[in-house]
Amino acid sequence: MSGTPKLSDESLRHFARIREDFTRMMLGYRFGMEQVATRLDILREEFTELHQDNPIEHISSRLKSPESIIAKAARQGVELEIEALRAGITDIAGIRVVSPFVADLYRLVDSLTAQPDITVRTVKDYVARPKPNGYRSLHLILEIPVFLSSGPVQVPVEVQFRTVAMDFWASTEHKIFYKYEGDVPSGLRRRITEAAATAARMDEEMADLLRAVHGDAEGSPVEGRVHDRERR
Ligand code: 0O2
Repeated sequence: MSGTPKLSDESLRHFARIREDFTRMMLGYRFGMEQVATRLDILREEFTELHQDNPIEHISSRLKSPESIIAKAARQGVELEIEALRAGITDIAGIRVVSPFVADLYRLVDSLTAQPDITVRTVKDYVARPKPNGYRSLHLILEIPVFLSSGPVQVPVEVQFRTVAMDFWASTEHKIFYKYEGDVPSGLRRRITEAAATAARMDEEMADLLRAVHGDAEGSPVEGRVHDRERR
């Protein structure tokens, strides 16, 4: 009877090293994500306590599972090496911030990216320029230093900023997309895009109401300002 083939000591050591590197990488992402979430919590508390104005409805965060990281690396042709994954897969750590008003998104981004140890890697402003299906959100890839016993690492964290209306639309669209495994019938696709326009009108109407009550509170697109910081 043939048993399980034995791995050489060298192979075992190799796998142990890969496992340890991967665990260290994932810990870095978790700590980076937690630090950014804490910074956002602090901003929320400060705005709420000092200005009686809470710019955040809720924050959620998630770490990509090893299976999804491997699947995405395979799709994007990224090598299964720690440095290649770090450079090529930028949404291993993800945070979603849901705010009442569009102006809150830009205010939060300004306050967060003004922090001296946070670097802005990319900005995708789908609020100013929605995707063709109507998707709107403000995506930033930030880098924050995490200090492990082995030394500091710059950890990328993807942060998606959305209003409640954008979030409602995106989660419904996501459910429909998965139900049809991406092959959504054209009639439904058209209605999804129309619903996105309705959500955008809702955001405008709410901002208008706010202005009527408090005077001008609208934010302006963030890209120019963030890019200025990036170049520093
Ligand atoms: P999950 O599980 O939400 O993380 P990339 O991230 O580089 O592979 P892309 O399209 O260049 O791909 O990045 P982008 O545009 O910044 O979008 C990444 C994330 O935004 C997606 O993550 C979604 O969370 C969200 N998103 C983008 N477009 C849409 C959309 O049309 N509908 C909805 N509902 N969400 C969207 P993932 O990777 O899909 O997965």
